[in-house]
Amino acid sequence: MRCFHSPLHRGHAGTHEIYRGELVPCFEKPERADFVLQAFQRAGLGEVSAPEDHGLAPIERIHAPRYLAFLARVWDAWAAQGGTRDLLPAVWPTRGFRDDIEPDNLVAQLGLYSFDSGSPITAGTWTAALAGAHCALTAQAAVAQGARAAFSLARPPGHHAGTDFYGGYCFLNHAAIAAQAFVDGGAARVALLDVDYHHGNGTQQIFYQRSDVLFQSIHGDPRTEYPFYLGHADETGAGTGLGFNANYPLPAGSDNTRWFEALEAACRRIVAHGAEALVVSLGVDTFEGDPISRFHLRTPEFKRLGARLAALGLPTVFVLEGGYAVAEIGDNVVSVLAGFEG
Ligand code: Q9C
Ligand code: ZN
Repeated sequence: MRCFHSPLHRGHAGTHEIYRGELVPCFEKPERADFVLQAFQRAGLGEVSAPEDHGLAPIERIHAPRYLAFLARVWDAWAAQGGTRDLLPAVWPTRGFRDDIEPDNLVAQLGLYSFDSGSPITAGTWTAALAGAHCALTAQAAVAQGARAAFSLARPPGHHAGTDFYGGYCFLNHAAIAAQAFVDGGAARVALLDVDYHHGNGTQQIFYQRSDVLFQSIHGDPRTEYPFYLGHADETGAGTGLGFNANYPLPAGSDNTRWFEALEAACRRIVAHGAEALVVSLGVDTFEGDPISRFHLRTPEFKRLGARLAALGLPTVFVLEGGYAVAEIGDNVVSVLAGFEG
């Protein structure tokens, strides 16, 4: 399978995030992509290519113009004020506040467009996220043109980012952008499966009222796990999207049997949906050794996941999401892809 990757990811390099009231080093760091790239090449899984520039139009199909404009300019605006440190929000609007007026204050803008203080914006964040979107779009184009599958190897990840907000280390929702590209290319039904440890709240928000893109997520129960405020089983879609959103929250610490039961249920729904294409939000923070997650998948389970997805027989785009056991992330991702290739 072909892999699309850009070194521009390296420009997104936060130094710290706020965790339990403390500044701690970022978990989402450039080395993650380096390890995945090394493992992909070592396994001889396929050619690695630079993404093509698909322009802003396919990204604007998912994200609001004012949010994209904010991401594109915020670092330069900060630098013009003499700012040098990573940008982290410190104030947020909640129920009853205005969200239709963008404040002039930069930190207030950060709060308007974010939902946590763990996702620093740095000098190269926009460029990195944009390159990631183009990796996903180029992978989608390869599959739309007949490839069985393709892999978008990019960071920062994307599945927590919604129409007009970032968080959870995510800024542009690459998987959603790829799914939309399938629709815009003529697919009537697309399935988007999120196997990252954390609920794909951004992707759910984007497609919640739509029946063309079936969104499903298997994740740690939001009662105890990030992102906390979304991802429950009773969220099944709204309006014409009713019945086209499915969440499989599992208690933190759940065993692999339980995880694969959820995967099986999700696969059955993908078949019932009559999906013409599959986009996989591939987070491997379900790994037993992940520092911020509590599931127990290991190499045999990652292979089994890949093989199960292959059995769906669908044109498939894999988009890298989370996974913070840096030394093992490459082997874990490659296990899924190798399992898929059979
Ligand atoms: N500092 C993804 O996997 N912070 N995002 C959790 C640990 C947020 C994870 C607490 C985790 C976001 C794409
Ligand atoms: Zn995650």
